[in-house]
Amino acid sequence: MRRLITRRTALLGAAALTTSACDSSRPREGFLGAMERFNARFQSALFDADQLAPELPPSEDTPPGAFPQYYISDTVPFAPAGWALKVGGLVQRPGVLSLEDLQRLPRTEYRIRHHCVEGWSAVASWHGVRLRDLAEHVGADPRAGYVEFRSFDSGYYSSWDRPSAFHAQTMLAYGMNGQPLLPAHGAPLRLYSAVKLGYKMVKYLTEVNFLPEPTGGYWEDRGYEWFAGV
Ligand SMILES: Nc1nc2c(c(=O)[nH]1)N[C@H]1C(S)=C(S)[C@@H](COP(=O)(O)O)O[C@H]1N2
Ligand SMILES: [Mo]
Repeated sequence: MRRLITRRTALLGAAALTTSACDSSRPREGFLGAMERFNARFQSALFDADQLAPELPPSEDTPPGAFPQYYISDTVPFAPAGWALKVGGLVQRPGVLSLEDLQRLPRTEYRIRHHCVEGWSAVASWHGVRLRDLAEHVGADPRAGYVEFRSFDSGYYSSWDRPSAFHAQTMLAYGMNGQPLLPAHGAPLRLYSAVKLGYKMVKYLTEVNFLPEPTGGYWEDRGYEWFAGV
């Protein structure tokens, strides 16, 4: 089974169906088509929450300046004055956290390859706070099976399944290559993860919402697959 139905063939079917069936003006409940739902369940079933991606040595680093930079806005998005991260949904302690608040939580750092759906990959070291540690800090409810991430980059957003979001190598990154995150790479705060394709890693974060249902995403609403595991 695993060898015959490759992820790619499952994805092709899903893409064909969602591009025609996906109308982003419809209510959110409709964002997952039947094939896409099948595909998401199939990939979730294969997903191993305890498997860690290999960390790379510094010699693998993409040369400075050569790491691609993506944002849908026409110019580099800059954080609004007084930026803080809003955390809400099914949590015991909803609220806003400043960058300093986030930096007081346990810090993690790793160097893992980034994979963009367009075919390029790049390597950097990232540091920040594990999303699971933030979840614990705000008291995320076990019924929150999904996590939604929103940004100040022209409404760019995405939503994740809980096992991927709570993976040990999924973080809210505030730094790259030992330095504070640059605006081009999502300052002041972005998602980084070993288990998802690039477009799931929302940059320029404004909100994290723990939800009982999945929502969509900027590219997901345009027919890209929702699970998008690496
Ligand atoms: N807010 C926001 N986040 C985003 C994007 C974007 O356009 N806006 N692009 C995504 C895509 S397609 C990729 S590959 C990565 C790229 O991250 P980088 O710009 O640090 O290379 O960011 C992801 N997160
Ligand atoms: Mo990407």
